[in-house]
Amino acid sequence: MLIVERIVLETIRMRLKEPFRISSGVQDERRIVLVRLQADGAEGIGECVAGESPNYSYETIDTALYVLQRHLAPAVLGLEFPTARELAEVLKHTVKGHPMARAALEMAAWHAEALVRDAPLARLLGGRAEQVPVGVSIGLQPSIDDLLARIQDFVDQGYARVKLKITRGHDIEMIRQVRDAFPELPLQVDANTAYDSETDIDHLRRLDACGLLMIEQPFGDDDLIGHAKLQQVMETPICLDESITSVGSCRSALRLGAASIVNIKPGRVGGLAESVAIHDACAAEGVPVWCGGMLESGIGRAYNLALASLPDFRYPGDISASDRYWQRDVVDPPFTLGAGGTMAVPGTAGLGVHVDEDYLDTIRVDQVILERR
Ligand code: OSB
Ligand code: MG
Repeated sequence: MLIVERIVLETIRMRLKEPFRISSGVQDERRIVLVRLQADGAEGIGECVAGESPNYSYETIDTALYVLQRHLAPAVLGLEFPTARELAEVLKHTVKGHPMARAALEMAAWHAEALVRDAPLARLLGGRAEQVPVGVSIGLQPSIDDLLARIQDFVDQGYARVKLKITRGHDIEMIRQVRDAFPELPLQVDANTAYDSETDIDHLRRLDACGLLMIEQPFGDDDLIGHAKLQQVMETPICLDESITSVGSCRSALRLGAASIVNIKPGRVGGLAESVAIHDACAAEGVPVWCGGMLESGIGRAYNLALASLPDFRYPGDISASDRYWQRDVVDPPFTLGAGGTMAVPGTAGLGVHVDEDYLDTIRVDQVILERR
């Protein structure tokens, strides 16, 4: 049994090396809430992936901090939990929604549990792979020339799969030109809900000619039927991101034929326990999954890598090297790209990374300490 003794909510600020633009907005800096959870002498640390504005999902870093401080931390301070799975259940029954807030705390509990058991987190989750294939996600660029140059740069760095953001007016023609310039490159696109299934199905069908690995989330979060209609008339696999918020919504999507591939992000689904459940549900249906990203620091990245070591992760993850995002990462050594566009899954006990506390001291802007009474 582990007892939650103390929770610390720390806010850090990190500037991205370059702004990241998707169909619904742009991010150039992240304010990240790190959640430290102390239990039985071990300290786990989780990262909240919520953004500055509610354009990807309704959560923001401010709503997450509020829900953590006011509702989630009080619910688990002093709690005895046999494993992080039970703690995840408590969080789920305490707060509806707010998955990114829940995930940050839940992941810290997995980390603490892994330390107490002296096991690598990946093993605790059921992962076996020692390296996983990864790719790079490239935001919308000012011009096609900028985009082609960006892609070339990442290919030169060793990335073996590229994901491009698309939106209305920056789609078919743009992807055609990329395909002409990079005929063999494993390529996929992500629309972040930019399109409307009532009007845009014939337009999107033209992407079938571009040889894409998949098209991610063309329509709204709740438009499962629209995605199913699109999949019926397209060869290119449809992948869902924003629509998959739980194992329940995942099962519904699969049953409707709305997704041929599923993107799993622990933050979006409320944590690792739910991520593993979604993985298992997809594996049972023969549907491959892959691990998405939310521009994490090295802390969040370590969790994503541990998750991506499970067997049904059959497409490269949006898990790039530290230097794709940051001048300096919060883990030392930083994550680097391995041979063939892969990344090593941390293999030592716990999260398997060394958090650079001296650096954190210089980028921390706020801290809230919560103790059991
Ligand atoms: O839709 O996958 C997305 C980043 C922020 C919000 C949404 C998304 C993304 C990415 C970045 O594509 C992936 C990464 O972390 O490299
Ligand atoms: Mg996406």
